[in-house]
Amino acid sequence: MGSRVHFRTCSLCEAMCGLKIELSEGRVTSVRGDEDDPLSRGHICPKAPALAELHTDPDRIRVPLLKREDGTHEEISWERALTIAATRLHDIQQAHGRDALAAYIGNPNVHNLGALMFGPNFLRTLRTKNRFSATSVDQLPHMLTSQQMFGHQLLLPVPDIDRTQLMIMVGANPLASNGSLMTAPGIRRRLREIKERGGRVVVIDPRVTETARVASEHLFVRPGTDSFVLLRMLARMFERGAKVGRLAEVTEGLAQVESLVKELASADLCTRTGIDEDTIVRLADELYDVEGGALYGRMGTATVRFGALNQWLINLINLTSGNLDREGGVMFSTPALDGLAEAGGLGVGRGAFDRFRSRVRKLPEFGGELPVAVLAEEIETGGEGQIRALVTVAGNPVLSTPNAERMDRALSRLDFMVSVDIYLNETTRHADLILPPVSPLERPHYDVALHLLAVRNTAKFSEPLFPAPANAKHDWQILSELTMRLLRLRGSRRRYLRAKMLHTLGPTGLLDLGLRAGPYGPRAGVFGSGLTLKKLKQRPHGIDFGPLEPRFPERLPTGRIQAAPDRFLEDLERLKREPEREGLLLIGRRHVRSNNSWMHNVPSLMKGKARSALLMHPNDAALRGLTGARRVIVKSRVGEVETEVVLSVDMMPGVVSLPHGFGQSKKGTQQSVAVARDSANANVLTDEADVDLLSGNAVLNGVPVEVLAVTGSSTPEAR
Ligand SMILES: Nc1nc2c(c(=O)[nH]1)N[C@H]1C(S)=C(S)[C@@H](COP(=O)(O)OP(=O)(O)OC[C@H]3O[C@@H](n4cnc5c(=O)[nH]c(N)nc54)[C@H](O)[C@@H]3O)O[C@H]1N2
Ligand SMILES: Nc1nc2c(c(=O)[nH]1)N[C@H]1C(S)=C(S)[C@@H](COP(=O)(O)OP(=O)(O)OC[C@H]3O[C@@H](n4cnc5c(=O)[nH]c(N)nc54)[C@H](O)[C@@H]3O)O[C@H]1N2
Ligand code: SF4
Ligand SMILES: [Mo]
Repeated sequence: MGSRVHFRTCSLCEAMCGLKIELSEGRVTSVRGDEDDPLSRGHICPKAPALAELHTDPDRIRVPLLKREDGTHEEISWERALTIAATRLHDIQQAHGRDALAAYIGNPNVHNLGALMFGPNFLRTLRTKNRFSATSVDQLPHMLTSQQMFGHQLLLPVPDIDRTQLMIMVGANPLASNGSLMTAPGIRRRLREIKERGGRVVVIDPRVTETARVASEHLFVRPGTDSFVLLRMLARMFERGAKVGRLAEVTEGLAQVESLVKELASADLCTRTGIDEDTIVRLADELYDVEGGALYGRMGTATVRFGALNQWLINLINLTSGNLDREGGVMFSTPALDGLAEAGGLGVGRGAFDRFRSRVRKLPEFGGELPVAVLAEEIETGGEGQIRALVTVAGNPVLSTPNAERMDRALSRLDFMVSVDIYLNETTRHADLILPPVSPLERPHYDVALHLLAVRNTAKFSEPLFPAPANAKHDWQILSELTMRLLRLRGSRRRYLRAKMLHTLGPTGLLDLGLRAGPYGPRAGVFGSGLTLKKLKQRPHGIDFGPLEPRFPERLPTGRIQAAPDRFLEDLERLKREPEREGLLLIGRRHVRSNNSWMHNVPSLMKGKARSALLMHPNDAALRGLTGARRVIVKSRVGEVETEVVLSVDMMPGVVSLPHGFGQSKKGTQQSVAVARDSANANVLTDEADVDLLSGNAVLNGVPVEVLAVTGSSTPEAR
């Protein structure tokens, strides 16, 4: 076998780092950054080597598992597993109606070429209104806002970080997360370069984060109150005179926004944010006056009660300060496979809103999905349309969605559950059947979704590093084979033949078609004789198509920007009525060695001191007599956990922080490393009843909690 070098893109987070992997005798001996990758230029984080550990993890499932009556598992053949899955799903829909079946699609799908290519058709085939995904505990507000303002759910503005002179980050911690809805590997260097060229980086966050430490300025904000900061900033743009420039011709509704915003923004509302009005106005002026500035909001602005309004206000501030679709401002990418295209795209469409509502709580659909905050109640509430069966694909709702204990109980009540997943974890332990795909290193890779969000136009294809073992299946094969079986059972011959044709093409066949149809393809005439998969394969470090360029108005599907979507204007009324929240508010936290809930079984990432403690300001601790405490109880409306506490002046007084993704010590899982380092599940505290009512997105930040001393008799978090 000897030694060899393999180049690929890391598929663990949104940063798309280029990796140089060295192998000897068929084993990975080193994972380093690929200096020749045009986007990441050598950057990696500590998670990259974990790809090799995931590959060899003895706990990773490699054979389909069927749950026996007594809860133990039996290894079964793929043929049997797929037959059972398709038959049960089909029968339940026959007996109880289409909506008796639900699906939950988790985050790792975004990083999986095959799952992205075959997921949409699989979901369409299920024909259920009960579709859920991690979108509604994450970026749903961004997608809804883009759909309403720009006419496409995936037309998301990306900060032009490499040319901006002012980057204002609200509720984002890219030094830990490596950037989100902004693929910008090596964020530390990129932020440093802003300062080196005389620009400024401002962070607005209730915690002095890793990112705040490298910023020019950090401002504490009371969780959930950013809307008032943003309102005041937008009002300021109108006071100065909106600089919409060439976009004025295509922008509708701005005058209406102007009068409403001026009426609403007030110094009084600013006081509850923790940032004084003068500072907000100064920031707005800076953004207005700078040659290329970008206002960027992420998790901390999305997973709150006014998540969608926040994204709308952010877009409007960028627009009115002259920074939308401008060099150094926020821009729109031109990816080689254009996810927005009708043909050769992602097949998800422009997105639609509120075509139907959830059965119990009547929350709106977006893009064919309902908010996951209603999943548990839809399983528990009897009547027509009650969910009786669930398919999860790379998702862990028991740890990742609000009111985790209720979700856990709800999943145990299902008649049938099947999980496409690589671990027997908190969620999949409820599954009657687990269908395990190959490891990430056994897949070909191309970032269909993330190139859309990248700060530079590049393209890169990675071959599988290892061949898939005989008798193993890719995610796409599992989804595609289930699709075909369901269609056969249903007797849909035409759709079955179409699914079979897609199956024959496979993800790389579809990728090739997408690249050919794309903006650098043979017909476009901008890249030699045109980009094809074959040509992309000849460039293992990737191809650089250059920096982002202004794309409006051509890129707008309707040719228009809607500045005043009705539903957003109406939601301002809700904001007006929003009471001030007293007491302690809980926020989340990410660490560079974590990745949501599922990488805690990688030994190298779990080394070192625990990173899962509750952070609390010393004054808040003193007020509650907790100064010397090592462990505390955190209580919310829906649950309580016991956790270690660390006092820290990095916290804004009145705010505590707990990372999500822990809670591995449930009975019946198989994650030996994770269980040994387990800690409290933050989502036992988050409240499924509290959502952003406009979008339906979960509120994961700004959750009212109490923190109490652990008394002798108290029991640790329910296991
Ligand atoms: N290492 C690591 N990287 C990851 C992940 C991971 O789990 N670990 N997850 C990946 C995923 S799926 C995503 S979506 C991205 C997320 O990427 P980011 O959005 O950058 O992630 P967070 O670290 O959650 O940053 C949110 C910030 O908002 C702050 N915040 C909380 N509430 C508020 C508020 O009300 N207002 C304001 N202004 N700020 C607030 C928090 O203190 C935190 O610093 O990260 C991705 N990358
Ligand atoms: N309190 C709080 N909760 C949060 C957040 C927060 O900031 N605070 N962040 C939210 C965000 S941004 C997100 S995106 C969600 C994530 O929520 P989810 O997507 O539900 O959860 P993950 O933790 O990403 O779990 C991924 C699952 O996929 C499996 N998996 C990993 N790789 C593969 C693969 O290649 N194929 C298959 N089939 N399975 C695979 C893992 O074993 C695991 O079961 O969590 C959300 N929850
Ligand atoms: S930053 Fe993200 S993409 Fe880059 S090496 Fe780390 S996990 Fe992989
Ligand atoms: Mo996410």
